[in-house]
Parts: sequence; structure tokens; C-alpha cells
Amino acid sequence: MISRIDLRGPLPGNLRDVLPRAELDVETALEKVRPICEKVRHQGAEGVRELTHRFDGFDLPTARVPLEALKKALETLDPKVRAALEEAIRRTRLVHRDQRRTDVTTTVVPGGTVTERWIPVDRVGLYAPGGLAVYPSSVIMNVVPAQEAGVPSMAVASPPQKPDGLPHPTILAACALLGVDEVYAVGGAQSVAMFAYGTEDCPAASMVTGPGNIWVAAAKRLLKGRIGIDSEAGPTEIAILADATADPVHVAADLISQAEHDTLAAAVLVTDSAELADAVEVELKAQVARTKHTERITEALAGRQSGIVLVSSIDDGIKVVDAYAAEHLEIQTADAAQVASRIRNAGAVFVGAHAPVSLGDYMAGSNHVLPTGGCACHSSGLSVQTFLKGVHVVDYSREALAEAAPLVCALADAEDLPGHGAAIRARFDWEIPS
Ligand code: HSO
Ligand code: ZN
Repeated sequence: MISRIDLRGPLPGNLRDVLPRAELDVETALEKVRPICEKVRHQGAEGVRELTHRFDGFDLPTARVPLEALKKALETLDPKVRAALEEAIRRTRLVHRDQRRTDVTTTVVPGGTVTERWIPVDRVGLYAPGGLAVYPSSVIMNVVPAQEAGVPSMAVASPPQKPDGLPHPTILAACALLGVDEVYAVGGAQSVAMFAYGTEDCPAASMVTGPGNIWVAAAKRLLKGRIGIDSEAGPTEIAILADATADPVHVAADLISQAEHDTLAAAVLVTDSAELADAVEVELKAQVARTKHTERITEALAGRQSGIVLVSSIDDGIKVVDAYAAEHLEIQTADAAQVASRIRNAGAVFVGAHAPVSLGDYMAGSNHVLPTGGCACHSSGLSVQTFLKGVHVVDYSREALAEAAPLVCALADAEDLPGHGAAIRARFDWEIPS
């Protein structure tokens, strides 16, 4: 059901290439997404309306969700789910509040300062996917960092759902709990285009964030620049680095927990214990048969993106998971904290027996919108920082400029840009020699 890759012995140089990973063909999707984005660009709200009819089958007079629908969703929300959402918001806020940045002023020379100001983007569009599951938790993971960053204007988009074409009621209730009242029943590429270009219903945003399907990823790639994006999130991934001390029941359950998202989701176990690998396979079979989404999970585990990788040692295992750069990485080894401290590439690291990824998905306080597809080697998950822009504010006195003037002129001359030097010399009656 799940393939094995035997990397015992010296590790190959091209580690990344031998590890399991799905190829997500965003390039091909681009061609399909281009006319969708163009339609929204030129036809605005009417274009969005037609696309929603075409792709979701709903004829909505307007994409904007009425306030009463948000209120009603909150009133009718299961109290147990409400309590869980509220606690998730509280914990996520705690962590993200600590990520806020203060402006820093550096005195470079007497009278010459550079201040780095952190300014939130003006307006963000936050996407909460529908599809095989609905993700009120993703509303929290998008909205809380944007709020803690101080973004003054934000809107949530989520695909229309049966029966009435509104986003899922739990999504609406999460928005209401978070105090977000601008919500749109728009999915897929058209939601990204709506935020990028703006429509009569929805003012354009400076940035769009949140996970989505391949169409959302393709629209983000196409419109990036016109609008800021977080990342082109691909299918979710879990990697587990485990040794013989790990409990195969837990390892299997955690692999299944993320395989549950999508037939393209990746579940990868890296271990130096062949016995653990065997025991996990046995457990996978048993647990997959008992779980709800058996078919989807079976396909995800059997896919080329999933596998069990055997290594000679945990040291080699660290090299393997670093090369893989998983969205989520669990460390289930003896002295897990020590092993975790050596990890360089992962969207989030989950340490030891009591920190499964599903805790992080909902309730750890960490963010679950994380880099996929190996992007964890260069990118971070969603955070307050995602929604801030650093602006350097340069403030020099006449004396400090005078002191820098010959240096600027020397470099300007070296670059054959005498106009640059002249801009300084003009301030000193051209007395500084060029
Ligand atoms: N594991 C997903 C997030 C999620 N899980 C939402 C359940 N709900 C990507 O990090
Ligand atoms: Zn999940």
C-alpha cells in the first residue's frame, strides 16, 4: 500500500530527487486559469457571478455574504464547536501576538539614522478552501496573524456550498467569532482574481493568502506581482522521523491524519528501524480500513508522493528530512528535542510523542498554513510577518550628509552615474569635488 525506499548505506548526492514527492502541474493549470482571471478583470462582479454559476452551480445575486447569514451561522453553531473555535483563536492569538515587531532605529553616524518601520499591508483577501473538507480552522490561521499585524481591512472568500450557495456555516461562524464581517461566497481562481483586480462588490486587496487547490495556486502564480501572495500552497505533507522507540500505532495514525486531506497528500516515514517500518505498515492497513475516508487515504498512501524511507541512522534521517523540507515534520525518536533542534528545513516541527500534527492543525497555537512542496527550505508559514512590510526611513543631518558626500561621489563615479554625485554636491554649492 505504501512504497519503500531503501537509503541504507551512503546517502546519494541527489537526495531531493530520490525522495517521494508529487509533481503538481501548476504550469498547465495556468492556461486554464488565465481566461478566468481575465474575465474577472474585465467583467468584475458579473464575471465572478458567471464563473460561480459555471463552476459551483449557484446563481448568486451577489457574492457578498449578508451580515444576517454570519449572525445566524454563529447562533446555530454547535456549542462544542464554538468552544473549540474560541479556544483555537485564543491560543493562535497568543502565539501570533508575540510575533509583532517593533520599529528599530539605528544610528549609523552621528546625525544619520535609519529606522526600519513595520507597516501592515492595507487590505488582504484571505482564502478558506472548500473541496473535500471545509476549513474553519484555516480561517483562524489566516485572520489571526493579519489582525495581529494590524491589517486595517480584510475579507474572507470561501467557495459556495449546498444548499444555499453560502460558504459552509462553520466558516461563516468562524468569521463572526473573529469579527470579520466582509465575506464572499467565491472559490477557486476567481476568488484570487477578485482580490487582485477588485470588483463592484469587493475592493481590490494588496495581498491574498491561504491554501487552496491547484486552480488557486495557479491564479496566485499568474497574478503575483499585481497582488502579493503568501505561497502557492500544494497538497499537505507530513514527514515523520522515527526510531525504534516510536509507537507504530501513533506513527500510522499521524500519517493517516494528513493523508485524509487529499488523494495527493503526502505521508512520508523516515526511519532507521526496519522493525518499526514493518509494524507501521501493519498498523496502516488496520487503521485505514477502520477510518472514514478509506478510499482517499489509500490513494494518498499508495501515491508516488508517499513512502517509507529506510536510513542507516537518525543522523542520516536528519539529512533526509532536511532535503525533503516537509510542510510538517514530526520527530518521534529518543531525545526528540535534541534531534528537533538539529532540523533546518520544515514548515513546522512537532517534537516527541505528544505533539501530533493534528494538534498543530487546530489547537497548538502555531499556524497551519505552511510551505509545501519543499518550499520549507526557503520559506516560512503564515505569520504576523507575512502581513508586514519593512520600510527604511532615512534621516540624515547636513553634517552627516557632508561626511558621506565624498564617499557617495566616489561610488557614483565608479558606476558612471555622475548625476547621483551631483544630487549631493548641489546641496553644498557644488563645493565637493566630483
Ligand atoms: N493539515 C492542514 C491544515 C488542516 N488540517 C486544517 C485540518 N484542518 C495543512 O496544514
Ligand atoms: Zn490537517
